[in-house]
Amino acid sequence: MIDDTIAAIATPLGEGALAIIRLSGPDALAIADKCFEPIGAASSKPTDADTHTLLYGNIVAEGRTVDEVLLAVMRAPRTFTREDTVEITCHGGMVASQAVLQTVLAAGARSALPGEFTRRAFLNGRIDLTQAEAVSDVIHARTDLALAAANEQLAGKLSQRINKLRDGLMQTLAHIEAHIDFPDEDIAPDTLAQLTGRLDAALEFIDELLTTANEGRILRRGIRAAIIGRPNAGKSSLLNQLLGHDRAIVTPTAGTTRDTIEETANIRGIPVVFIDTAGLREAADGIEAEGIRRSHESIAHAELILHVLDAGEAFTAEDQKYIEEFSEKKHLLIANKIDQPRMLDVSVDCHETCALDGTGIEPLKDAIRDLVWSGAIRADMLPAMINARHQDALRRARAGLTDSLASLRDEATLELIAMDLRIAANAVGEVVGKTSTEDLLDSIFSQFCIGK
Ligand SMILES: Nc1nc2c(ncn2[C@@H]2O[C@H](COP(=O)(O)OP(=O)(O)OP(=O)(O)O)[C@@H](O)[C@H]2O)c(=O)[nH]1
Ligand SMILES: [Mg+2]
Repeated sequence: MIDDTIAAIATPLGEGALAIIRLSGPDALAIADKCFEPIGAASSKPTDADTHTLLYGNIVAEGRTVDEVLLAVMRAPRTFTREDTVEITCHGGMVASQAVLQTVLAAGARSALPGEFTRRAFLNGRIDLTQAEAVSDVIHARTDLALAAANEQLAGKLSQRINKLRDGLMQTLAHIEAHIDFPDEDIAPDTLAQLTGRLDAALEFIDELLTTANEGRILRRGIRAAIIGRPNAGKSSLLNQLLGHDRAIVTPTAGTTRDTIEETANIRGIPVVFIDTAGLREAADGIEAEGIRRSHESIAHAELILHVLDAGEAFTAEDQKYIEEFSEKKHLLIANKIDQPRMLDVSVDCHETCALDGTGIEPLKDAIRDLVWSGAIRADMLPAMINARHQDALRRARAGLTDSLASLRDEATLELIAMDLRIAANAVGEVVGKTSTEDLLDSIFSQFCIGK
């Protein structure tokens, strides 16, 4: 079905010591033969080499040496794509790697599309769809916790759970369909109870998986936290403390921060994008007004609000207005400048900090984690942090299963029970790619980088 050979630079563009050009497909070795001149007695032409060996030599184009390289030969099927694969390690930087890529393209390879290597790994049965998605999660992981979860998924832990669920549904379906084929035989009451019990258990399992969606989304996408408050409250100082380095400019002048500043930090394993904003007030000039407009915009998109109050100043009507404005979002009130004589007279609970010396920052990090994380990060939950696509499929599976169960309890016709159960089983199958369409694959793999 796949008959062409693809090539791409697999390492990030830019300056580095080394770069890797990857080739995959039936002609990978023959194409490499055309571009590669072995050096030394131990080296050879790629087609003459044993699988999983490393060759030393030059990439040549029209008699000219392009670069000195190491070339890895990996024959199907023991490769990532399950196709013949060649990986050429050349010098890094834009020019050398591009020149090597151009040489293999001229020799007959085609430029790979985003995610095409991983797509081939999926199409050739090397990995299923959740594992393909995990490849992307591994690459994009921003914290060790996110990486750990992605690696579990890559190892097939989510797939195992999904497959077990689907197998169970298929068995029950087969059972029910067998009775459709023999209409004279009624289902015995105890068998009926057994079927109901199995579907109930499946429903419970789906619900359990669905509860991991929130954590899964947070680990993959991170969470956006806007730091807001009146000018000079210490928002930028607090941002710097949370990041652990001086990112934003801090001055005693109110209205220092004019543009919104975004930076990601690892808060107890959760990637949090902190957004420092211009202090909310009536703007003194046009630049500040634009800054404040942007503040409002990023606050609107933030999932979490860190509202900074100045402990050395009295609580104002303006502060109250912000509390009310953001009451429907997850938010934390922070009383900053606790080293100052206390003037803040507020009845609600505040996290106390001093952004000058970092007092209260660690407890604040705990509070942020507790607020975004619905439960404790249980180690046994890591393997099954579902993503938005899985969530959508599982919700449809849940609906099908609920309908099927209702029909079963109402003693509706077996055809009706089976139909909804089939919908549920198919939706579960979608998660791992047992049932998938070209469109679905396009939408998943187009989000990958080229070379993956
Ligand atoms: N004493 C004391 N001063 C602080 C504390 N946090 C910040 N400051 C000082 O307060 C002033 C304002 O701090 P910033 O972090 O720039 O405040 P901001 O809220 O970002 O201000 P704008 O960007 O103008 O809205 C600076 O002089 C800081 O050094 C604190 O905990 N205690
Ligand atoms: Mg500021």
